[in-house]
Amino acid sequence: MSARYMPLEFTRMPINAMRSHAQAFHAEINRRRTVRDFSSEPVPRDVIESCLRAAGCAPSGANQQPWRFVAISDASIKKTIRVAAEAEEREFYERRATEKWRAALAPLGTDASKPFLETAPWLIAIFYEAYGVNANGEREKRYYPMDSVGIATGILITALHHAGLASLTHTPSPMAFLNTILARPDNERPFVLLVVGFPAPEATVPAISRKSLEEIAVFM
Ligand code: IYR
Repeated sequence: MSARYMPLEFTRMPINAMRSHAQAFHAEINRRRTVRDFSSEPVPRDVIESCLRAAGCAPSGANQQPWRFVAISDASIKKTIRVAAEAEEREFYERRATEKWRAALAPLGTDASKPFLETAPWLIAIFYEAYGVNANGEREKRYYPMDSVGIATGILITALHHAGLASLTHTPSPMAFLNTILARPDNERPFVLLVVGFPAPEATVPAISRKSLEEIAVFM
């Protein structure tokens, strides 16, 4: 199949508008914090759908769009996920984590208890396709699937924040229980479990700071 092209829709902004858009976006995304205290207040499904459509606009290797989002609001599925995640997390905190890893997590104050998996109105389990399966049931190579899904996840987190929602990137490890509970096929591998909702009114976050531009970027 040879490439087909169409005109690009692109709006050129005056430089000063670019500047103010860039600054305003930074100010807005700088208010994003990973939240662990969620309110049980419901979030309309259509808001989640719009954010998922935004995530689906991410670039991907060979445009294979190797992501799959499973959005869960069902209380009994959330409970099943909580039970399985907490079992893995107890293993992690009590045995698997190295001393160094425990020390690195200490400023975050996290532990094996994950009540937010039931409290938050939505869990979004994000999978990447390790390989595709075509109509004949044959395996198809995927290019940069984890990287692509990582980019889509970043857009999703940004879209949720932009829509006035809080999220938590939760990575119980290993996460294979998500395939079992959510009945996903073997070619789909769990990438991250996003917890989504409103922060609890009394929510607090770790007092940590962002690296400066000088620490994260080099110009030459
Ligand atoms: N998955 C565990 C541990 C954990 C690991 C990292 I790296 C974090 O940034 C935070 C937590 C948990 O969710 O508690």
